[in-house]
Amino acid sequence: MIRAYAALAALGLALLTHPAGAFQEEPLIPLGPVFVRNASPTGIAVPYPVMETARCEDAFGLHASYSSTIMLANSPVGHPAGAWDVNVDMETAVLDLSVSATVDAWGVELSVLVPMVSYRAGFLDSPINSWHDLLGLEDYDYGRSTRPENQFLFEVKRDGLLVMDGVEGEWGLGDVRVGVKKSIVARPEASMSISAVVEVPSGDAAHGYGNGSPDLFIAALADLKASETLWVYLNGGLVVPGDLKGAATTVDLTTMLYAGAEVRWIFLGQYALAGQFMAASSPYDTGIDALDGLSTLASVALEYHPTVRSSIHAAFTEDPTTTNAPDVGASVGYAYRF
Ligand SMILES: [Ca+2]
Repeated sequence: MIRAYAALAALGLALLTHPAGAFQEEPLIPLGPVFVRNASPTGIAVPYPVMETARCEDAFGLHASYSSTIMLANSPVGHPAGAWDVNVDMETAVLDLSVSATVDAWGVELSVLVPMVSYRAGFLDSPINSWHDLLGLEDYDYGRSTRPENQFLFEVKRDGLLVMDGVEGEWGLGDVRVGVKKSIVARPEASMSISAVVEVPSGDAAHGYGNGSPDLFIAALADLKASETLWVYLNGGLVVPGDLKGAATTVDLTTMLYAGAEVRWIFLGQYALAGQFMAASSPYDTGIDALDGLSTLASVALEYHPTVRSSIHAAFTEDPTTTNAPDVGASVGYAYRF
């Protein structure tokens, strides 16, 4: 009996004094928040934020988003910031590649996000019309049912001058984001940090792949462990956009404020169910509610962790305020933490 107690005590001591490396994999599992971008074309052209974790990490991510947007609108007569003419009826595919690396000497994480964007005629009009018919939502289809199905339209003008026109079916580089994140709190149950991101004008603004000027994001980030199976992620910040250097005219964009929250429930050890809500004010002043209003993205996601370091997720996104966001979108993603 004494021998058994001695063995247990030795095991306990071994566990307590075991090198941290044997345990550091365990907390990797609740890896939020889900990567969801505003993939409306008028949301890709300008710098809409994406929720970020407060952890500084060495990671790789690949995310694919697909969404459908319709916006057929004009500025009210006499709008002081110009007469906008917005004709958008198309679908958007985006591939986002992200890489981050920690620099221990500086106590920071450096990151880069590279988007590839394709505007397409798409295939979703028929199922979306059927869905609206089924639910009796004909009044909420924003003119979708009056348009020919799956015909490409992406042209935005101000005062008759072209701001952007999309090119159907091609893939273009979007605006690349380069970020630095400084950790303030890094504990197993809570991480907090400050993030600064510069978006460089690598995308062709005339065709809606970017805004043609550098933009700056500043945000405060928090990851909080609410219980053994529940995590909460909070982001809040502002975006200072450069001008939108359009095809034939340059547009002033105003500073955007944003906030995002995700609640994530971990179940069966390797799965997570996440609900995310993101709201951002608009950088546009067009007099058109659908462009100037608060952009909101509500997403639900299911994530699976094949290993403690890797995750695969699928997410579905709706726009509760129906302003400056895709009507409906879906995304899948893979991430690996080194
Ligand atoms: Ca930009």
